Amino acid sequence: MKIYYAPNTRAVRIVWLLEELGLDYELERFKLGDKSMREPGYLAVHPMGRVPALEDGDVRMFESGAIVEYILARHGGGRLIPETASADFPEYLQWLHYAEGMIMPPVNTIVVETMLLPPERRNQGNADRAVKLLGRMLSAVETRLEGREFLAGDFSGADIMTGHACIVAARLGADISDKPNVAAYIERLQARPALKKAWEA
Ligand SMILES: N[C@@H](CCC(=O)N[C@@H](CS)C(=O)NCC(=O)O)C(=O)O
Repeated sequence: MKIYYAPNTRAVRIVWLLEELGLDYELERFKLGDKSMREPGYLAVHPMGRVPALEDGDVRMFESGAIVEYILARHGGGRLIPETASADFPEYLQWLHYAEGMIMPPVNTIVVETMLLPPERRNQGNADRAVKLLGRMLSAVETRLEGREFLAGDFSGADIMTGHACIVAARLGADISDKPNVAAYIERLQARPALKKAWEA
């Protein structure tokens, strides 16, 4: 399997998953902002020129959540995913998709309004609203984690997706001082050797 990767991006999710599963992979490395990410060769792999993307034989995919689902279905051997008939399974699907559906949109706004736009085009109102919204999105995770170590039974692909989104949100300054479950969850995830390897990949 080949992963198109850049440090400190959502591509970490895929390397984290592959490390948890002990699967072999090779990395095609970029740095965010590399011009080569917008060249026709790479646009044929990812139409937006983003990471992560995956090549597995004839299969080419982009979208981190879909890649996580694909790897678990084809190569996971039943690991890191609850039994379909279990009560954890619908929770697993919900929390796997919560990352890109609910947490990352305000994260994206914060990145755009505080880092990517030149100072004269930044809008503090947009940034403030996104921070507030992000707090609400993380509150749902806080509630879900009450009395639980992970989002859907044992550690699963849902924790890779939404756990990574929580870590990124906290790094960007989301206030989790009133969210002890999220704070402990982030520490629990960061202690996993597979995630440590993925950050260093
Ligand atoms: N929803 C996509 C988002 C992909 C995405 O936006 N990736 C960012 C890095 S985290 C990227 O490649 N940005 C580079 C750019 O916009 O030039 C996914 O989950 O894979």
